[in-house]
Order: sequence, then structure tokens, then C-alpha cells
Amino acid sequence: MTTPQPLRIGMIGYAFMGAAHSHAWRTAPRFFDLPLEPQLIAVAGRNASGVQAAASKLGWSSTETDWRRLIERDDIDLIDICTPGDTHAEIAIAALEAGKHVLCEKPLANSVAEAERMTEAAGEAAKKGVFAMCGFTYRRTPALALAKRMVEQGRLGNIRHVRAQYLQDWLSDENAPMTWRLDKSKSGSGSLGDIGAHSIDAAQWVTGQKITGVSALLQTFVPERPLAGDLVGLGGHGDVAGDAPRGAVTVDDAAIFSARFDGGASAGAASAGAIGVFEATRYALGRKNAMRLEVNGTRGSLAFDFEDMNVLSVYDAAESPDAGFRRIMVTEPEHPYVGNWWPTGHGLGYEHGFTHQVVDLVNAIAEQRQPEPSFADALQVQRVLGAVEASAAAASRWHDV
Ligand code: SOE
Repeated sequence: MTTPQPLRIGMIGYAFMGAAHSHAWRTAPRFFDLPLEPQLIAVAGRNASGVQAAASKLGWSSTETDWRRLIERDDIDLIDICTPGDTHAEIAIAALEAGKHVLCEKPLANSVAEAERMTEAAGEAAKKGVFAMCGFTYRRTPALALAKRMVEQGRLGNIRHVRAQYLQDWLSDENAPMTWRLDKSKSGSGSLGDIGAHSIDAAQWVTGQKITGVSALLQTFVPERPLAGDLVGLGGHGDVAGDAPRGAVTVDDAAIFSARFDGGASAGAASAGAIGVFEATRYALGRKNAMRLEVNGTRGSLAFDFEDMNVLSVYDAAESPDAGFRRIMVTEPEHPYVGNWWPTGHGLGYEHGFTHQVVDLVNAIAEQRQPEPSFADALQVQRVLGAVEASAAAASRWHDV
């Protein structure tokens, strides 16, 4: 067996997503036969002692305190962007122009204009065999990948309804500290872009239909929060004194919207597009990471909830009508990604999606084809986010994408 060529990775950022991506880069070649061997060459972060500690904990060989230096290095082939959204455009465009492949966390950017520039840069780079992908990781959850496969096989018929919720509760405590995720200048938006973006991508990807218009409502429940020493990440339960100074929350805490879909690429006049309802919140007490998607078609329905992530519930109208939803354990070797892991029935977790994401990216790069979701796919999600914000701000709420 020949040793695969290396794919030398430089990662920027090392918090929640940095840890998840590091784990994925390390794990992917241990469970999947990859055509290129990921090497964790360097991690970048502004704080020298912080980035060094992260490098030794997460398994990176060296560090940089300036992301520009990382991009200049000639021992790096791919830049993995795990920073807040305000930095994505500048880093991704610089990396692509320097001939490095890019994996960029979602949402792609903080505005449609930035996402357009990134997509243009990705288009130019692709002509030279340099590829960019956006990290809508839930596509790599086996049960959601199976849902997409079933829709493609026509097992649901024409899709009529999409019901998508992303429910968390880590901000329910009004004294939970301020984080960069609540600062619009860093994150672009709140629950909408951070978690609603996943629902938008998953809904469009599973159904094969694009959203063409929305009517939306955004709400900020707690306008100020105590400042922790540094702007902490996700978590919401830092040690902050009750009398700590408070900072302004400048994003939505919750987002709801209705949407029209385009019926898909092959939709004829006879098949109207689906309609959908979306909800994203960090105030749904008791719901920890309930990323849910339900789809109803003319022949059947399916339902997914990430809190029960190894299960896909499926209703087939051709079976006896009282058979109800069938819970499929998505833990069989023939299910997407599953065969590379444990014996039948043993189940996967949150981190596996990131490993599958890396596997798909490495295979696409080795085969010199565009990985998905492309920046163009992520731009479409960004346009929906933009339309939701425009609709929520408008007197007349319907807003075309
Ligand atoms: C990363 O993909 C991410 O969207 C985080 O940014 C969210 O905060 C998390 O809850 C879901 O995953």
C-alpha cells in the first residue's frame, strides 16, 4: 500500500469549533481510508500562551499569533477557519488568493456582501484546483444524510411542508455572561445566524429546494448581560459577579420565520414549492441542542431531532395508515458514514459529523472536484439570513430572497 500524500492543515481559532475540528482532523484517517493524510501543522490565535496551550492539548505541531503568517507559510495546504464571523471574509479571501484550500465555519460571513466576495474568490480559486467549503456540519449526521437520500429516491413524493426548529436554552438565565456570539459586530446575528443557519441549510439540502421568500420576526429578550473578563464563547454559565458591569446584547435572542421554497431544480408548473416554518432560540428551557427537521410530502413524511440523533422517524403512506411513524435506528453499515465506525447499533455522537465533514472535504480535494456545501451554497443561506433580517425590520414583513 502506498503512503498517501500529506494535506498540511493550518487552523485559525481554537475554542469550541477549533476543538471539534482538531478532533476531526486527527480522527478521520484512523477510521476512513483517505487519499491524502491530514497533518496538523499549525494553529493560530492572538494570545501566545493561549494558542500554545491549545496546540499541545489539541495536537498541533506549531503555533502562530498572526493568521497572516499562517497563510504565508509554504508548509500549509489548507486553512481551517474557526473564528467568529467578522474575520471569515478577510481570512478566506487571503487564503484562497495564496493558493490554500479553505474550510470555513458557518455562517459563511456576517453579510451578503462579504459572502458574495468570498464566493467570487472561491470561484477563481476553483479554476486553479484550489477549493473552498463551508462547515454546515449537520449535513454529515447519518440520519439527516439518510433523510436526504430518501427524498432523492422519491420516497416522500412532492414535498409540501418543512418544519425546522433549532432549540437551545443556554441563555435562559438572564445573568448568563455576555459572549462574542451576542455582539453583532463579531457574530453578524444571534440565534438566527448561529443556529438558524444550520436549519436553513439542512432544510434546503434535504428537500433539494431553495427558499425564495420569508416573513420573519426577531426578538431580543435580555438587552444587557454581565461582562466576563474576556468575551467568553458558548456556555452561558461563567463565574460572573452579580454586580459586574453589563454590556449590550446587539443580536436577536430568537428568530421565527415562514418561508416559501422553489419546488427544486426539476419542479414543473404542476408541483408547487413547499412552504416552511422555522424557529431558532437559545431560550427553550430544557432543549439543549434540539436541531429538528420534519418534512411532509405527498407519499410520506420524515422527522429528525438531534437530541435523538441516531434515529430517523419515517412515515410511508403506502404502508397501512395506522402503522404510524417508524423509528429507524441509523446505525447500520449501509447507512451514510456508519460502516466505518462501530458494529451495528452502537451509535454516533456530535463529533462524528465533523469527522465526516473532513472525510468528504479530503476526498473532494484529492479528486479535484468542488466539495459541498460550496461557498455558493453558503451564500444562498446568507441571502436567506439577510432576507429574514430585512423582513423583521420592515413594516410589511414578506421579503423576497
Ligand atoms: C457550529 O457549527 C455551531 O453552529 C455553533 O456555532 C453553535 O453555537 C452550536 O450550538 C451549534 O454548532
